[in-house]
Amino acid sequence: MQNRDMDYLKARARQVREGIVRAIGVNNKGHLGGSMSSADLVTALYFYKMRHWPDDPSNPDRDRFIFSKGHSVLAQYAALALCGYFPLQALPSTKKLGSFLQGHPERDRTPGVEANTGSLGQGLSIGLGMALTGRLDSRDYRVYVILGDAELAEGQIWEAVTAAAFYRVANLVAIVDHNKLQATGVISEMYDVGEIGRKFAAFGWRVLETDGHDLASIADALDAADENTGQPVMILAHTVKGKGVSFAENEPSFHNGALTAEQYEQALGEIVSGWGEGNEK
Ligand SMILES: Cc1ncc(C[n+]2csc(CCOP(=O)(O)OP(=O)(O)O)c2C)c(N)n1
Ligand SMILES: [Mg+2]
Repeated sequence: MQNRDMDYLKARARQVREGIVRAIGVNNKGHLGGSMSSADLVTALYFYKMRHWPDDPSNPDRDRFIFSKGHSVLAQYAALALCGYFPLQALPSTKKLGSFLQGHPERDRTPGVEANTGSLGQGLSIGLGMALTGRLDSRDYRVYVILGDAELAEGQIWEAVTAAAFYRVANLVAIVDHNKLQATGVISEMYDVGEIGRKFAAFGWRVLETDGHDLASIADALDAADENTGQPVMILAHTVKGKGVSFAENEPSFHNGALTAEQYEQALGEIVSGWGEGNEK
């Protein structure tokens, strides 16, 4: 969509955050931390970088987005709703029995979702397959995959990393949401793959770095990723888990925590998004 107006993008990011809180609701467990952590990355993809058509979600030339850390899909649901893939009013049905919005992404259920994820470690392999398909089909779409930093402990990730470099898959962009936390605590105290940027570089990837909450810096990194050097690209995005809701920031209990009625109201009060204003539909 290529709208670089930062006031516009910041407003969209606030709406994505409000959508996440509304999707979780009161007294329901929901993945607030990781969704908030990725909210600005997802906003920059859907409202700035990606070529996509909400009225034609399977257009073969669309850029693909895969949330490999599928538990954070609430950020994607909010962005999809704000773009007009489905009504905003559907967000509170998330995780309800029969809803087309479940706790992890399902491609046959939700318009705009490209892959079923949630079992960590698989999304980069799926994205690599899509990127190779684009090359075989002579289409110029790009594939963006958001990974969690703890997710990088999954061995399958590194199979995809080596294969993407070997096949010189330049239309594949991995974005690592580097919030330094996993589900129950601090990564460095639990299981740490080490220096993420240097490892991807050693495996043959081009590595970019950004503040994962600075929309201008994210947009710059996404633009820089367009350059074709014959390498896949990894953007290391420094983030804060729970970003935007003070009591959830850097707080492992909000990896998948429930909000009390007071916390729900406090979260919405801190985000102040002008909910629903300026939507495409
Ligand atoms: C294969 C697999 N193992 C374990 C889990 C349970 N799980 C869900 S989220 C999570 C932690 C993910 O941490 P990270 O990748 O850093 O994501 P974020 O911090 O952004 O939430 C775990 C272990 C899972 N979904 N899949
Ligand atoms: Mg993490």
